[in-house]
Amino acid sequence: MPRLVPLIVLFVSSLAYYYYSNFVKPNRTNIDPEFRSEQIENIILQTWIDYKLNGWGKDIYHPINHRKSRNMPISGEPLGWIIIDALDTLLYVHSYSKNQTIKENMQQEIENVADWCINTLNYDIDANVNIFETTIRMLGGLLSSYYLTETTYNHNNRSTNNNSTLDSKIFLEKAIDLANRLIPAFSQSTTGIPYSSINLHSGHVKRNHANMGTSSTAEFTTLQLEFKYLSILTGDDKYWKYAESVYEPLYTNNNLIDSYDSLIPIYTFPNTGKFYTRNIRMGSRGDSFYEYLLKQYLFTHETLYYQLYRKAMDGMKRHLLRQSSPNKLVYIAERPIGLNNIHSSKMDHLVCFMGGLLAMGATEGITINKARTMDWWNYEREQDWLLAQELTYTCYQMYKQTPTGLAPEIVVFNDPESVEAHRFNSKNTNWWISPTKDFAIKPLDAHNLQRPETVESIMILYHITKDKKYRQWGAEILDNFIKHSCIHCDEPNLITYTSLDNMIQIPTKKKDNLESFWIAETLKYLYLLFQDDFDLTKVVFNTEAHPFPVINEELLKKLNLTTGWNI
Ligand code: DMJ
Repeated sequence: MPRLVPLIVLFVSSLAYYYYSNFVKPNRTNIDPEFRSEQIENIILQTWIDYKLNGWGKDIYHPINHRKSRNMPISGEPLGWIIIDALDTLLYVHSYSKNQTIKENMQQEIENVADWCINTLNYDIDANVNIFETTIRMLGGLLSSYYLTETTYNHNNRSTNNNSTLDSKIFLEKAIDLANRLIPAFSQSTTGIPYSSINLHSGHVKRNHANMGTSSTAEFTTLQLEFKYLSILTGDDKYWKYAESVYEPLYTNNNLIDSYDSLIPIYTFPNTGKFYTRNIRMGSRGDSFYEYLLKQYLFTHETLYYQLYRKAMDGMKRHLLRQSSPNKLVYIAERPIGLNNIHSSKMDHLVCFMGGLLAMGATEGITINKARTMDWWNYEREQDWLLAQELTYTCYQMYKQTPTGLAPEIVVFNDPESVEAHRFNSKNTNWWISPTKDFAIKPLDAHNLQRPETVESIMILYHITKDKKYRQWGAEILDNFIKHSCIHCDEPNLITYTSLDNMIQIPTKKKDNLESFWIAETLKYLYLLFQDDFDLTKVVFNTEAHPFPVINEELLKKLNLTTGWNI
């Protein structure tokens, strides 16, 4: 037996080394900010130019089979889905790029978009559009483009004696027109909670065709930043008031704080404000409710929203926070049949925004070292900060452990107390099990839409810590997108990118779809990860990564814009 001891020690230490070098220690990837910035600028340009040449104006674009591309309302004109969603990313590249040729190319593209807005973009479309998606992508994109054109693009061009300035008012005018077509939705239900769609021409609302006509709870609670910013820009308080009107019935009619511990079921009846189903999750249809509570506080400093966010995060820690087996990866579970019933260990990639959100809630965008010296730093913020790091690590592992280094749409964590537990031990499961056995992927969840949430959190944690490990993680993910989601990869003039049907098998099965958030969010967050002087205290990103400036409280007072309800 004593002779076996060195062998056992050797075996255990090689296992530990294998585990450490594969799943804990990052690869040695180039994280030089100049190299990475220029590389991402080129990917943005490649994706954009391919879309411009082969799909211009189409809201749904298939980069492989161009012929099937189409507009969002099937019968109508383009909404500008991809163009408007991408515009502020082009503006950021124009402002940060150190490469003169890229800067000039971007200027040309930005001028083309502005001309397209003036001459073609028309929201008088006789078709139904989803109110949430149209608000976060189109209204959000127009407002942030207005902001960046006013404060950065025109300013930078003037200071370098470049006469090309844009008339930024075009973006604001389009935003006002679009918002005026969306707001009838708030007055067509008894509570002020909108139905899911509206006809942009007639103003008639349309209820969701499924789930008893209910609206997704996260959808009508993710309109407030955009409409509030519009009130601030126009001085017209109607946008602010309509958007805010959804909260009182939601909180009061459901006794949300006491009966649900501030955690929302994912569907709500617009006419009563009451929840439908008991399904509670931080993934799809639940996610950005929590995001906009905090972001309203960061944007306008309305303290009620920090209090509501605080309660929701405390509820999340009590009911949803779990750890995987065997390596204790912290994750956020779902409660499909209410808070007091068994949890599901399924977690959408969408939930990965939570690391960044908790970090922003803890430090409000300043570095962690500075935040810890502030008089408002407290135990809850310290706990939020620790959790932010744990969750971001878990999301990174969702990439790191897969064959492609890209994450799936949904994972299921190995949690012996969850409803899915038995599948991890079953011999004939068709689930893909991760090398450390901490999570699995079901065959139907193995797609990758090039989503932004993990790199969003990584970017935020980098700027709060300046810890290069986060740049390392982001660079690895970027390299894997380049490797596995490119089309015409060896032809520099044709190269572009697509989302994937399957991220487990190599070569990856391509989905032939360009999600507008690839340029609007994923590439933007990766780009900002490598900008040394990016300041998280100056802007608040809407849920589609469109930046709005943090608003001065004096301005709000002057405009008489205040929180119009209380709990
Ligand atoms: C984006 O459209 C928004 O971030 C939205 O809130 C949900 N997620 C997608 C991208 O994954």
